[in-house]
Amino acid sequence: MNKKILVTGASGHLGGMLFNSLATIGYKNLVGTDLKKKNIRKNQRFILGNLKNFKTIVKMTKGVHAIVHFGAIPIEDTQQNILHNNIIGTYNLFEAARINKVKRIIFASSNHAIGFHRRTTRLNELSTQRPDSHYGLSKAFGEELSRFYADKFNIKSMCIRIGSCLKTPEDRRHISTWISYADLTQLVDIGIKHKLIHHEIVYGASRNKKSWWNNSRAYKLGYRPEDSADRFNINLLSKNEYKDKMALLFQGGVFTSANFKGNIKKIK
Ligand code: 15L
Repeated sequence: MNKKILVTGASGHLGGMLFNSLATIGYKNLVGTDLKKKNIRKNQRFILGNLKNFKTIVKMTKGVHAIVHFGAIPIEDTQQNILHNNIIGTYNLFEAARINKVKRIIFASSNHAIGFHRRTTRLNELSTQRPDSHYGLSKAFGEELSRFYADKFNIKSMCIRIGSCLKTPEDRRHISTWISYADLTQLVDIGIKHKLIHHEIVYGASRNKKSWWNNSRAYKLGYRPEDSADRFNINLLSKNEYKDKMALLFQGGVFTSANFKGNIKKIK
């Protein structure tokens, strides 16, 4: 692919991983951006930039075909920090994309957009959002924002509700939520290239038998995960979550119990 692809969050864990892995699978015109320059190689094109600064983003998105949007605070934070970095930052990016006629955006959503669903509920791409944190709420907002920009302005989008993207599963919850780096790269690649995409919600999970998510929409778009959490020995994985009885009930795990003042029985 020779068209210009902008990767936001290119100094971060997953943005950085994708900035490298997309190059490895044949993307020749990648540009990375982030607040800080970290782990960027000499031969990689990189622009320092803050998503809160609209003018910078408009400049940065000129001539861009697709954006792989991974630039955000990746965990729970204060309402103000999430509002300014994740919500306003993402809004600025979509608006800049509209001005510059960017064709597609791949949005790093998260399982925390649906984290207050019980672990006994099997979800698919049509399931209602159920954010479990300010962070999860910002991801739910991003999903709806991208749907709006697709319907109204024909900017195609794929939102990947990423489970736990790590080198290997680390915690017992990851038996259900893990996605490997290679599988996430494959999903992003589909998001950039698939001809029939308008607005899609898919789950960022490898082929895990104990998954809580029916990911048939991703499979229809051609996703063929190469990895599975099933090949890891559950007895060697951390039981961290087990100290937190509430976390064990909900898909979002410890994000659901942090600062919780609600009524568990009402969250069905
Ligand atoms: C996420 O969205 C976070 O970015 C990551 O740090 C993990 O907490 C992951 O979800 C998860 O739920 O395992």
